[in-house]
Amino acid sequence: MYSFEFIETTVKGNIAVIELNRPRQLNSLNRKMVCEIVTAMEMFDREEEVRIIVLTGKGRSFSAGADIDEMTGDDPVSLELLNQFADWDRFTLIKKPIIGAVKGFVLGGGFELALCCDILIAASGTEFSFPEAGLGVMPGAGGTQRLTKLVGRTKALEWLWTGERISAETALKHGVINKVVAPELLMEETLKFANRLAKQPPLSLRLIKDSVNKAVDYPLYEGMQYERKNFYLLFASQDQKEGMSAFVEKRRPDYQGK
Ligand code: CO8
Repeated sequence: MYSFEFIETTVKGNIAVIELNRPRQLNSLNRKMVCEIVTAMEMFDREEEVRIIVLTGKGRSFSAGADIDEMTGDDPVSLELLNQFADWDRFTLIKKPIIGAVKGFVLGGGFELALCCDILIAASGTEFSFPEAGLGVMPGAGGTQRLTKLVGRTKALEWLWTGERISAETALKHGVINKVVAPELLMEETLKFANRLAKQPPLSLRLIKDSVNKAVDYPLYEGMQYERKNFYLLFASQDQKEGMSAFVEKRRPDYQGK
């Protein structure tokens, strides 16, 4: 078992919750913290009991971005040698569903971290922004890529160039997030959604995520061939037999994730 300095983890039933735990710094992300977050995700990705991973932050904000104090002394050579973004690449390899529950400020690297989630639920009042241009830099952990794929070039450029604060409602309208809820209901609504997903057959969710991710990058024909292989693969699972037998026998399925 790992011991973490900047995050807290809990498991309740089939749901693992990872909480960013630097609330006095608005969960600004230092490098060790990013490494801890992705390490915890990998740990839960391999844990049989865990079906869904929830990512959230302690205190009033999800995350105010990269730890600016940590970045002030950086130069291109130290950044190249540090290779910190290798940790960010690991997020793309997580196979289980990741639900982000966000509130307060979701800025810069914090926004990039949120965009690593598969589903985003935001408290009303949440403000999203990429303020990097105002600091003389730009996003470096996937912000320009993931945001553009989500909202298209035109809106992405506007938001990235201006650094304007985007409300939860606007983020919802542009498909950046899935749902806006009252702040006091953020965790309750997130866990309700997580529990609903946890009842679905895990292998189906896993291969749907894999196929949808391919849709973002592959041409349609190649994506369809890829989808087909995953479709065939599910017919090797016990859960496919269970799901279809339960339908025929008019009972609730009991999925084992195998
Ligand atoms: N880095 C370091 N410390 C921070 C950060 C940050 N990003 N954000 C807030 N803090 C600290 C503040 O310094 C303050 O500390 P202290 O109490 O010791 O002075 C504490 O958190 C609380 O913050 P404020 O007092 O400023 O709270 P306010 O409510 O007045 O303001 C704001 C909140 C508007 C969020 C304000 O703190 C702010 O503008 N923060 C900086 C936001 C920002 O520019 N983020 C982008 C950073 S650049 C980036 O993310 C690049 C990503 C590159 C790749 C990802 C690598 C991880």
